[in-house]
Amino acid sequence: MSEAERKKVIFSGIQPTGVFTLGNYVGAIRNWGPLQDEYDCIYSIVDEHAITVRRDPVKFRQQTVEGYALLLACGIDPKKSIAFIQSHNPNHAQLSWILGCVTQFGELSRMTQFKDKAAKHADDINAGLFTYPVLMAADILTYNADVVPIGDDQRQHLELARNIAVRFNQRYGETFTVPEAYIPKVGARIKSLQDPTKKMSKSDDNPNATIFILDDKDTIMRKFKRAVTDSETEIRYAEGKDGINNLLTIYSCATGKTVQDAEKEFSGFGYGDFKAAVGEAVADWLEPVRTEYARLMDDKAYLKQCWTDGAQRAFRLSNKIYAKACRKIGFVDYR
Ligand code: ATP
Ligand code: LTN
Repeated sequence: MSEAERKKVIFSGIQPTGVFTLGNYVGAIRNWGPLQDEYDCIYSIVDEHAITVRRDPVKFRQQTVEGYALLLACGIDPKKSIAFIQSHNPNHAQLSWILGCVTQFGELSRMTQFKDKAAKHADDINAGLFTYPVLMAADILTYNADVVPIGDDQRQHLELARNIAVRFNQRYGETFTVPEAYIPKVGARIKSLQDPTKKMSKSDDNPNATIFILDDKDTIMRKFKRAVTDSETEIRYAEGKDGINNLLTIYSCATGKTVQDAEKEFSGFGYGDFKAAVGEAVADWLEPVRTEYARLMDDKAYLKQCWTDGAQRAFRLSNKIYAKACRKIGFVDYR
């Protein structure tokens, strides 16, 4: 197949650390489904990344199954894409070791996610937390992915993955594709509803800060009603109006309208009515995901069949590239 005929490859992953948030959905996953026709897509529940923070094994196993079901409920079709669980393909961790040997301690020390998580989990700053971005590079490079859809917070990790690929290629000869980030223009960093200077996160301690994509309508309405805004009255996108900016962004993503159109639509409205309209729009938007999730969780045999098939396809595909990296680096062949 010529280079022009080959579909470009997409890889992305999400950690099974709880129900996905509106931030995960807007910044990343809602884009994954529509990319399936144009690209060869590989999507993973990255359970190996998740153990960099200590977890209860029983809950973690359950969350991984739920995460996989959520992925499909968000529109990932396991026939069109490869949808699998990271730990089912050993090539990620294996390649990660090799890539770690072309990554500098100084580079990893500069990663802001490491600094944030190290501060948050000061009693468990383990080596996995430190080398987390190397495993992420391995996820991407072991499929020679061209494009990686992510939210804005992962920009630095993707930049590191690119540097690792370039360095490996320079040292050992052309092996890895240098991946590009795909970051949405609107919604790349959805903010917490309680502190709109911080990103909305799965692991926020304040339950009102985060919309989870399985929240029911009443919960969604209540959380938006309590969203922190400012002491003005005008609904417009402007510097210093982080809360309103965040709500306008969310409304725009949920309805497909531009932020400018949303400003016009709500001109003269009070914050209370605006928040209720955002809540309605988000609840309607997420409803099909909730319904599909419930259906899938009722059919565990189907889910298992999908992730088993996904693991086999992922393994086969990544083997070629992993074997090439081993050859280039000088490991003795045995196959
Ligand atoms: P945690 O809070 O457990 O660290 P997380 O919510 O950041 O997790 P991840 O699994 O690390 O979730 O991220 C999955 C994807 O969602 C990534 O591509 C990430 O960039 C994106 N993402 C996460 N939070 C947001 C957000 N607030 N706005 C936009 N995109 C986001
Ligand atoms: N580190 C990412 C999740 C992740 C990922 C990946 C994203 C792991 N491996 C590969 C894109 C490509 C996060 O925390 N959001």
